[in-house]
Amino acid sequence: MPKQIAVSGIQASGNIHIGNYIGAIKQFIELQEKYKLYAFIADLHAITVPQDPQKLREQTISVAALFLACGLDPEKTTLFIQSHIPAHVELGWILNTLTPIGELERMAQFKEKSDKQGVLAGLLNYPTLMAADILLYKPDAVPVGEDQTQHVELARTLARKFNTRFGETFKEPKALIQKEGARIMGLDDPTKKMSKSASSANNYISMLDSAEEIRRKVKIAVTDSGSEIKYDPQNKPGISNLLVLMSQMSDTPVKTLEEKYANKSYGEFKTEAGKLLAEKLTPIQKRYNELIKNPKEILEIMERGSKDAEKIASQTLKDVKQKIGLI
Ligand code: AQP
Repeated sequence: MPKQIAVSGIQASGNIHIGNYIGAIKQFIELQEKYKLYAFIADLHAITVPQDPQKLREQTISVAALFLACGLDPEKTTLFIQSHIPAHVELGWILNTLTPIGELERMAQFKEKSDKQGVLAGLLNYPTLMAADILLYKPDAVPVGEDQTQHVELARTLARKFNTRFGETFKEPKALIQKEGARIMGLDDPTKKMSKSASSANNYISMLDSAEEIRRKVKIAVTDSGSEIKYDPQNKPGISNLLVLMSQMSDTPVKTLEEKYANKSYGEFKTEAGKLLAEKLTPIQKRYNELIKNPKEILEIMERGSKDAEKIASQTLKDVKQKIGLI
């Protein structure tokens, strides 16, 4: 039986954080064994907010190096850069013509980001491009963090709409969301998700933060009133977030960690948490530092993946164009 297909991307917008890793990349590593996985760097999504061109190039290669350093294997997974495959934009445009503006304006991410920096058309249309990213590969599953659920739902709606109007073409994929770790919270505000666009770098642990920086950020992370080390996201969002981070990075159940730190103070617990997170990221960073010395090789890997992805994407697009009446 052919393998099921999964597809997902990460924006090339810098500062890939431990939330992106736990919510998405870690899932990719597991899925690449069972699924035919397409994992891409979403550079076209990154430019929905202003980017410095030189930095964007560097960030794209940096995310690619991180993919490899985290364990994505180009022999198993098709790794590519979104903008290398024009079919993404073409299908994105076609899907725009099926999407009422109201649906895009209702998206939580759009509302949040348009508040921050004024409304750009690209930001509004982000979800239709994301629907194209997904639907081109006819996947069964889309591994994402919880914040992307609404966008995957739109992709499903558009697939259904297209199929009803033009005949069976797309699959309706399901979002694969981790039971735990699907929404890592900000260290400086554990009531909101960890985010690379946060105003303070103390909000997130970047995958490339030094061990010292990680320990410092965890030490100053906002905690809660009381003194018990207990998983209780309602009343203890800060401590619960640190427990989830430790649990996810050490593959240890939260319950076990609660027992281990039952008699420790917040201070002791945070010192241990910072130490563990730094230790777990060190080997990834070592591999990253080796890989990034050779950006040309990284780009070549991505270009090989693009060739592979292009075959499927252009086939789907050809079918779509024919069905909607483009000559
Ligand atoms: N805090 C998070 N916890 C768990 N998963 C998360 N993801 C993002 N934040 C968290 C997941 O990471 C994948 C890649 O995300 P993206 O590059 O598309 O960026 P994003 O979802 O817009 O969130 P970021 O990284 O924090 O960026 P900004 O600040 O720009 O919003 C996705 O699967 C996402 O769900």
